[in-house]
Amino acid sequence: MASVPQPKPSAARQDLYRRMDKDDLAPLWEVLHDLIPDEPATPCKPALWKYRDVRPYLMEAGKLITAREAIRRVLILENPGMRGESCITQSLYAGLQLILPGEIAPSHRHSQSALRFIVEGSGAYTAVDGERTTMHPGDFIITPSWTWHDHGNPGEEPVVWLDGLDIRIVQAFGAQFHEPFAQEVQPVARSEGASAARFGANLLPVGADAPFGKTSPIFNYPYARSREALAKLAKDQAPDACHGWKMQFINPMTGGPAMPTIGAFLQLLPKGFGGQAHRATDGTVYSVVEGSGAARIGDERFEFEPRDTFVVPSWAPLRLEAAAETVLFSFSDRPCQDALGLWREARPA
Ligand code: GTQ
Repeated sequence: MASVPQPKPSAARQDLYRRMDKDDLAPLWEVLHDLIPDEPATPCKPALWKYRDVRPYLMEAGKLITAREAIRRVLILENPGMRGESCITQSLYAGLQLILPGEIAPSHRHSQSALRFIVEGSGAYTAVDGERTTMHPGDFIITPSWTWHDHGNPGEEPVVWLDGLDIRIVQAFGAQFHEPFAQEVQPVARSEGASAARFGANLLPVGADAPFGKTSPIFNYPYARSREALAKLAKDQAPDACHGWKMQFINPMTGGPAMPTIGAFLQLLPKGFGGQAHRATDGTVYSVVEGSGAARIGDERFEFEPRDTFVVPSWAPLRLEAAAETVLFSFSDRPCQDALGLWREARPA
């Protein structure tokens, strides 16, 4: 963090500080520059987690603790600049969650919102307020705030997904609530695909209220459809110099972001892409879906392959390179910053 070196306070000032400290008072002028820095100052560091390295730990955890006992068997991706704080950016939590065949992760609800981006395996489900959806790699799935949710794996293979939660945002407001469901597994009230039919076909039931408040009523955005949209987009228009072809997951009832606190995106980079530098105030988490390449973040370079996760801190310049045609999923706190008029971006010279 950039801080201007301050001369040591005089004895008289130190004496004043000591006395007023007992009365819970502190001098602003000693901390003003750190409180109001000239530009974003974050302890968050750029980092990349290779799935190849993480997966063995996750599978070992799978032998040592059940999903039932753990409630959620997750390895938290801790930002190396903020160890012990359970966060990947200054505002967001991320983790890799494993559910093995035959397991269930018990039902609960909380005021924190979650997204799931499926990284490996198919056949597990997540249930949201009475409806189950089957997971496939690349699916973007939402657990809206205060909805009952449990996960299960009736399939044959381990299923792993990237969790993104707004834990720190809700914590900053002191607005956390959590409640376990009376049973381990909530009853199924609707057939699979009911939400997709009601809200995901460019139609809305006449007179329908938003079932999840400010969050999208669609809770699974299947990869096959998103991928096809990107492929079509790429046929007809030139890629953005920084982002390639980048789309945001939206709430069909508002046209705005799918979640009120977390923005989620999918982007395609053509083979050989060498992106221009870009920076923005939303620290962003990326999950690599297809292809290979590198993320140049500031003066560091991280090579990536499918299933790797990397994080770009707020205001750090990012340049994306693609050795093969590449698809990246990403998420950030951009909707919060947009709502508050804080979000900024720049394309450094
Ligand atoms: O699946 O409900 O990674 O409650 C952290 C907290 C996942 C979940 C996490 C959670 C969940």
